[in-house]
This record gives sequence, C-alpha cells and structure tokens, in this order.
Amino acid sequence: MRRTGALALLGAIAHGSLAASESLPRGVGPEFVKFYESKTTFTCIGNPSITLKASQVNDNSCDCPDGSDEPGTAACANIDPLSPEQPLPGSVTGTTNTTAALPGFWCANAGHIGSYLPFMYVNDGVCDYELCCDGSDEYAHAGGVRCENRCDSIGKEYRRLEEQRRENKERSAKKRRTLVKEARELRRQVEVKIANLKTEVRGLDAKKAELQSKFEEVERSERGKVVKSEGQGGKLGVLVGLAKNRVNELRNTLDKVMDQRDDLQDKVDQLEDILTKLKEEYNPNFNDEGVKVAVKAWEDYAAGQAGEAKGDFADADVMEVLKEDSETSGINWAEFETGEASDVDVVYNWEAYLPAPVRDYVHQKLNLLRVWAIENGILADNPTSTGESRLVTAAREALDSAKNAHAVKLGQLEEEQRELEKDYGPDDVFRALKGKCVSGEAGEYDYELCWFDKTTQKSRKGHGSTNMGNFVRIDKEFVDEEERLDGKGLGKGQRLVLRYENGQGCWNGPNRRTDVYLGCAETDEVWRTVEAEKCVYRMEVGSPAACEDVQEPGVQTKDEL
Ligand code: MAN
Repeated sequence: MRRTGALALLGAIAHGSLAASESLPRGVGPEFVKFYESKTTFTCIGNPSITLKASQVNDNSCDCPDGSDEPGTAACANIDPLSPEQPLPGSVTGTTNTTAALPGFWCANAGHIGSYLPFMYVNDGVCDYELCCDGSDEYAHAGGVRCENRCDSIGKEYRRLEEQRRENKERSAKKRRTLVKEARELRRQVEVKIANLKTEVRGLDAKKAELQSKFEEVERSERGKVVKSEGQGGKLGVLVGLAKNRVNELRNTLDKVMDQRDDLQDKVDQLEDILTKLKEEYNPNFNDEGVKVAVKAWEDYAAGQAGEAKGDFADADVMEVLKEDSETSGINWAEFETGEASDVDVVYNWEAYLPAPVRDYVHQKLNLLRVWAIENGILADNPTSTGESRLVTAAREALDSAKNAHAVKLGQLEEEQRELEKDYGPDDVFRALKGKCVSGEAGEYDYELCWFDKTTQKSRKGHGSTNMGNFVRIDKEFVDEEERLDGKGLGKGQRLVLRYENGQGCWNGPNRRTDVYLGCAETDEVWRTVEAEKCVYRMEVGSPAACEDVQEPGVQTKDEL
C-alpha cells in the first residue's frame, strides 16, 4: 500500500480522459500528449535546448534534467517531487537537483478515473491499485508480479460511493435551504420587533416631551402656592406636628428617668448588702449600743420590705412606650400627616367644581397671575427642594417613569438592532441555530457546543462543568484533511470556524478557548473534540448549515417559485 498523501499531490484527472494512444510512449498523461507526437525526436519539456532521439524515450535512462524523457519508467524517479530530498548524496548524473516536468506515471484506468502514480512506484513489484487500478504500473512484472486490471469493480464501488455522497450532499443542502428559510423568518421577526419598538420609542418620546413641559408648567405654576413644611396641612396638621414633638419630648424624659431609677436601685442594693453583712458579722457581746440600734433598725426595714407588695410597673411596658413611633408601634403619625388635604389645597380644589373648560381657563389664569406675582416680587417664592407640592411631585414622578420607560424601550431597540446586524454567516443561515446546543463525548468528558453562545466541557465523573469559551466571531480557515469514509470529516478547502474565547481560566495558564471547525453534514453533530494544547480546544462539528448549496444553477426550488 502506498503513502496516501500521494493522492493529494497527484490529483485525479476527470472521467473520459484521453487514453494514451498506441503510438504514444507509455505513461504519458493526456495534457502532455503534444510533447510526444514526433516519431523521430523528443525535446526535453523543461529544457527545450536538449533534443533526443525518439528511441531515447522510455529507454530506462534519465537523459532530460527534468526527467521528461522517461514518462513510463522509474529511471528519473529521483527527480520526482515525492522522492527523497535532492540532490541525492552521490548522484552521478547530477540531474537530480531539478524540477520534474511530469507529475508521474499516467495510469489511464479505463472504466475508472485516470491518475498519476509517483515514478518511484513504477515496476517496484507492488500493485498500486489505489492510483493505478488497471495495474499498468507493473508492466515489467518485476519479481513475477502481475497486476490484474481491477478498474471495473473499483470504478463501480467508487461510483456507488460518489452517488451516495452526492445524495447526502443534496439532502444536506436541502436541510440547509430549510435552515435558511427559518433564518429568514427569524430575521423578519426581529425586523418586525424593531419596527414596533421604534413606534413605541417614538410614542414614549412624545409622551416624555409632553410630560416634561407639563412638569415645567406645573412646577412654574405651583411656585406660588403655600408650601408644606413638616406638620402643615391645616389646623389638624399643625396639631399633629405639635403633638408629635410633645410625645417625643415626653419619651426622652421618661428615658432619662428610667436611667436615674436604675442608678438609684444599684445604690440601694449596695447599701442593703453592707447592712446584711453588718447584721451577720457584728459581735453582740460587745455591748455597743449604736451598733445594736443600727442592726435592729435594719431588721425592721428588711421585715417591712418583705411584707411590702411590689408596686413596680413592668419594665417591658416602659420599653414599649420608649419605642420609636412607627406603622407597627405607638402612633403612626404618617397617617395624620399625609392623605389629608391642606387648607391651601382645599382652596385650590374649589376649581374642581367648575365645568372643565372654565376650570382650565380659571386655573391657567390664576396660576399665571400667581406666577406673575412671584416673578415681580409681590408673592414669596417657595423653594421646591424643601417642600414640593403634591402636584409637582406627581408631575415629576410621571415624567421620571416616562423617562425610564423610554430608556428601557430604547435599550431593547438597540439590542434588537445589534441582533439584526450580527454576523450569522453566509445567507444568515446560523441565525436558525441560535439557542440550540449539540454535544459529543471524548475521553472522560462530554463536550457541548451551544451555537453563538458558549462551549462547555462536562465531566462524566461528576466533577462539574467548565466553560471553554464564549462565542466571539465567525472566521474562515483553509483545512487540508483526508476524506473520511463515514463522511464525518472536514476534508479539504475553506471552512467556517466559530471562535469561542475567554472561557474559564486555566490553572497556571490563559483562559480556555475553543475553535469550532464546521463541516457539511446532514445533521448537527460534534464529530470530535481535542485539546490541541492546554486549555485550547478544537471541535469538529458537522451541520447542514455548513454545507454549500448544491442546487443546480437555473433550477428554482419550490420555495422560490
Ligand atoms: C481540566 C480540564 C482539562 C484541562 C485542565 C487544565 O482538567 O479542563 O481539559 O487541561 O483542567 O488544568
């Protein structure tokens, strides 16, 4: 079996190629026929100054520096591009340091596909069916080898596989067309969303502007009103303010009295301890009248204390009284401070009883008058920062919420616009895959690719999962890999590569990243994942989205009709 790499280098020539005719020297490929037509002489292809006799062609002696006089033997094999590095040590002819004019020995392979075989394999005693199914490379039967022509069966199998590949390609292309259709619909939906959001944003723009001018107008017109301060709001409001202050004062005083009481109790306890000790430790035999009187007095005091009912109020009750007033304890002052119209509000509210057009007119006129009075120093202006009227507050809050709603919608609009402009590959096809994931196992891990989101490594031993990168962009790269029989490979050519970067940090290294190479397949599938270098992963993934559309030119699909 020969090096399969030779396949790539030689390249197959199309079906139905011109087979070397009887009169042509052996091994001449169709595109070189013109150099070998003369019956008398031969001119070296790469060295036209050298002309040989026709009999020197294929005489098993390398006469042309480019090897073109030996298209059908291995005599010039050492200048074959697949030969070892040149010039070979000890090369006698000195012709080895040249470029070969011919790509190899031409096997016509009738019934299959003609191809070139490296000269060094001509008559080497091995049948090279991979490239030379007709066995013509072993025409000299070196070592008694006879290579039968197998082109019929090899060609048949090849065509069967080709047909299978073509059908697969067609099915994949069909799936791709479906994906493109889905992507188009998704794009349309985003466009509709954008249009709607634009309308909403315009509406909110207008509303914001309207509320802005309303707020400014209200603020201007309210400047003339009596402004609230704590406890205002008519007589009741004033009373509430005073009562709240008074209660706070009493609470503070009670707090201080409780502290004093606790200090005094400590002192009493200390004195009682001293007297108890005196009673227990004095010597009654010393007839000290003063001590005896003191002890007797202490005993009377102690007896009286024991009989006395404790008139103490419970400390818990006092603590309850000392607690700050709030919604849940004491008095909820807020109930009295808000919700009640001020005397001034009442005056203003009389307008509400007027018919609407009159009310607006009167309100406007009065306000204008009031503003005029303020502006001309007749009425006092009231700083809004300390006591904003409820009307102004309401107008400001309405404006703020319109501003917020506007900002939120604008954010959504910008996000959708970004989404629309995102690169989803040729024909926008990958838009249809967004949000979907596909996974496959390798070694001790499951590897998951979430399209346009992230790649993840999941331990099958239950050690959790690791982010291997977040999607950044689509690139293209040229790959050159052998075709695989199961079709699950990248093959050769320009391939789309999805870059996922900035994943979880690698111990003592950079953040993990993944290059996702895409190949054409009928279904989404992770073919293989390898850790090319530490924490740098390479995934090979098949997807119909990565296929070329093999639709014949001029043939319209049902969708397009
Ligand atoms: C984990 C896995 C490996 C990686 C090492 C780096 O074991 O994510 O793929 O090489 O961490 O420490």
